[in-house]
Amino acid sequence: MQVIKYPSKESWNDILSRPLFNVDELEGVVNQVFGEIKSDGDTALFKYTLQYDGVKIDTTEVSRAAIDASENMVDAELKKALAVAAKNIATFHSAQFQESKQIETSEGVLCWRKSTAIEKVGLYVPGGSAPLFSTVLMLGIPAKLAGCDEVILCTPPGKDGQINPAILYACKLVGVDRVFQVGGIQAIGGMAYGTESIPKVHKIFGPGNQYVTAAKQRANRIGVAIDMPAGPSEVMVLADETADAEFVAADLLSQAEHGADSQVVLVTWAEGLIEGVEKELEKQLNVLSRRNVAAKALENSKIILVKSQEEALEISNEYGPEHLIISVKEEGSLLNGIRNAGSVFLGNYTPESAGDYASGTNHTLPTNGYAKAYSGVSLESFMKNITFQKISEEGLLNLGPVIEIMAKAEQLDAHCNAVTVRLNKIKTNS
Ligand code: HSO
Ligand code: ZN
Repeated sequence: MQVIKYPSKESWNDILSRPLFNVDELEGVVNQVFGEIKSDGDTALFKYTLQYDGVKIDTTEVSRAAIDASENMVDAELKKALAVAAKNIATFHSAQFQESKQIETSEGVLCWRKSTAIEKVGLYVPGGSAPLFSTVLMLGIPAKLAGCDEVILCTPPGKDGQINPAILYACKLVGVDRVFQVGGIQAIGGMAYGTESIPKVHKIFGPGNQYVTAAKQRANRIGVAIDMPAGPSEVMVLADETADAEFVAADLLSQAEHGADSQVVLVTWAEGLIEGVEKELEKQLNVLSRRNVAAKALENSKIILVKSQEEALEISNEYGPEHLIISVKEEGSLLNGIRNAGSVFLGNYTPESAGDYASGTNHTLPTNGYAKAYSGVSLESFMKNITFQKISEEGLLNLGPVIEIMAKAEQLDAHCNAVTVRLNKIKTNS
């Protein structure tokens, strides 16, 4: 990792720039696949699954029997761990329900908001070298809690034509309604348009590579909502001299192993910590099974030495990391100053992996600086609010003149009239 000492504020932007993640150039491929899915439905899904995944399928849906059979293919220890994680995720997300309150904004004018679940949602879980069954829990549990009527999930078949049993078991555990063995652009296109076998959904969730991200953005342009634009994983660690170099290195590597384009940053005002972290990185990296991936990610990554804790916080807010780990003696003074971060991990004994798997918070988080304006996935992501209002005759007598004045000033006579006719009726009746 490159070490940068006491950078000037003017250089922060350059130092903190993310590896380029431009999906615009993939638009041509996405348009082609989407176009064929729109006209040919499942036939296009079969074609592209053969072309991109190298697997010949003649049905998209995974049978209930195959989902049930996964139960015997996952070892007991993993099943127990999944049960604990699922319980914590459910506990944390079910506390996010908000009670609907009726508000009388002025006499006789009642307004309220009611949350309703999105009817049909589509979850995407990538396949590949790291089968992210934890993502099934992070998306499936809030979707079911919210009360979505139809929760479907797409994931690509492996080279052997099979889906990782842990992914299928997680689907069974959280109660995903239907599972489809389709991945990449074709999965997103299938859920966006609907095909003979895959239902069209109203919102698509989940991580994926650049093709999936480009496809989600395309789906969004044709009227399907998406959770957020996803980019490569990232973590920033703020640490003082009380941080443990071994732990800091382990946390940096835990994000670096996600992908060569992941970015990990250590910001410290304790110069003495740096050497220890560098030594630990080298030692720990060498024994990782994904060391090639992690080593590549470290090439884009930085250790930044700053003058003070305050400056570190300022850098962090400027960067808006997906994950922010704070390893300092006394974190209290930092907490109020955090403005931009997806999820924050406090103290030496809170590894980021806890949030990735089992503490209860969601691991689908804004990357690429989107934490400045976006939140991670939550129960609310699977719901929307409808507003209601009811105005009594007295209420309209009070508020009507205000509406009439405003409507006239906007030169919208019909709007004004909708009030005037009612006020006239109330006056003649009384
Ligand atoms: N850290 C990832 C989520 C994940 N980690 C899944 C392990 N499995 C989100 O940035
Ligand atoms: Zn992770």
